[in-house]
Amino acid sequence: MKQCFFAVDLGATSGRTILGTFTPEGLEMEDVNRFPNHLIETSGHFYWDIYELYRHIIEGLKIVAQKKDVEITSIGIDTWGVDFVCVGKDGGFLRQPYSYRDPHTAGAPEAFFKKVARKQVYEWTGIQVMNFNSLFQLDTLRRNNDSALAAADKLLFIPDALSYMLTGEMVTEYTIASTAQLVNANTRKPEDALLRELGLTESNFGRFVYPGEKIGTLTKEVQRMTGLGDIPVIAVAGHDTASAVASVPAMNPDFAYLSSGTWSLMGVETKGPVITEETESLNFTNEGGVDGTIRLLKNICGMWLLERCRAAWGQTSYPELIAEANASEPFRSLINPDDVLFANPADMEQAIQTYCSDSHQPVPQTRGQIVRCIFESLALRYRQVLDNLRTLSPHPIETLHVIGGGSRNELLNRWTANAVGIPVVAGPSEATAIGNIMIQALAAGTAKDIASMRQLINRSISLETFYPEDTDVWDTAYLHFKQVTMNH
Ligand code: LFR
Repeated sequence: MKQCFFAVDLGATSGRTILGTFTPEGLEMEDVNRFPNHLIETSGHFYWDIYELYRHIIEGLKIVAQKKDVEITSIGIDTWGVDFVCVGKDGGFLRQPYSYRDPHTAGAPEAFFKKVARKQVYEWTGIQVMNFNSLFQLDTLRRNNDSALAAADKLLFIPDALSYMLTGEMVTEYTIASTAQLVNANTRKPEDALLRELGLTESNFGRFVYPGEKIGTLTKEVQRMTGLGDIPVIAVAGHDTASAVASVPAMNPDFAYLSSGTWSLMGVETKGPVITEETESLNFTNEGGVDGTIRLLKNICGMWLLERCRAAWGQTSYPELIAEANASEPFRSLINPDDVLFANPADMEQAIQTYCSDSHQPVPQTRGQIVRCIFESLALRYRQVLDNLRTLSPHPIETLHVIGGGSRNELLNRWTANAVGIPVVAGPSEATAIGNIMIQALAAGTAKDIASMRQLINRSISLETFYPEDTDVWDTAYLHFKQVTMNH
């Protein structure tokens, strides 16, 4: 009988469940099911379908229950951050959760800072100011007299809401609460003063837990539906980025990471929060990581740009799009991937074209030109953020580890190495699921510590290193990028 960990890993555009097992050779992983995740637009708002996500998890569990040679040791769930479900006194969900792409939080930080100064909020939380942080979502809902929030007894972040559906137990996991901007970065506990401003107290949340703690076991209902027994559900690093960073296969501690998916999260791992005037003005975040670490990082709009274009192009394959980009003219037009224009436009291709024409650059017309513009702009933005990170990081940065689905994109890896001027190590592409499994293995006592697991991943997963080339061409392009993005 194979002892496996069942990882649920949900991103903003797709989700998957994965079985992981440790063998003497390393970590073996097997996909159970993959499914899309959709933004649902109705009556002027954007939502997620939490029930549909739950249904896919149940399907995954059923598939595993059919496998005669597999025994699940535990289950762990990680998802994207900041979104949450309002739960009524009777334990029922009050509404589908809003998506962080909903425009209702435009201007929300500024409104909140009238009550609590921006500096104070940053001093407590160390979290970068982004409109969609749960802190600002909650304040927006309060200001709009949202009926679900008014009736809510508890608030559950997405991974915690799904764990609740599986176990009936309500928890608030530390990493997901941290990216929500509700945790004090120093005490690593919810910041009561912020909760108070939102008309909330700790009693409006589930039991506060750290990665590795047990949440509960599958309910009788889930056991009946899936055919499984009373398997434990473990709080992993519920925030997907925290799970991904846990699995960086670094042997040299002087590294930075780029967790590449819908978002590109670039940062370093630190022992404690780095909350200074510089980190505040450059808007770097101090999110809670595993094992007491902090993820000092910045959000960069990532594959979202391409995912949106691709959806409109009829899901053309990535290799095809990458080949078209490679065959296009270099540095024809550049964009700032983080411009608000790209947050959630009705037509991404059009938004990119508008940006280029407004900034007096050639307007990309072909698919290849659009994709080239996205990849080159991302590589140059990575350079910009890495340059900033070097000034903030407590340690030097000698290697950039690109992890997550985006690390499969060889062309972007090559261009990233050229742009940042240090070696880029690509992989693992399933970093998030691996991090999820690592925490479960620690909880089960199968693994000793994070460091030894990172070594094991380094040994058992094939990684590719890209060395910088053509750096003078990229240095010139970077100056051009800075000019274009500064004036626009
Ligand atoms: C990545 C991620 C980022 C978070 C963004 C929105 O999937 O979790 O870390 O800032 O999604 O939640």
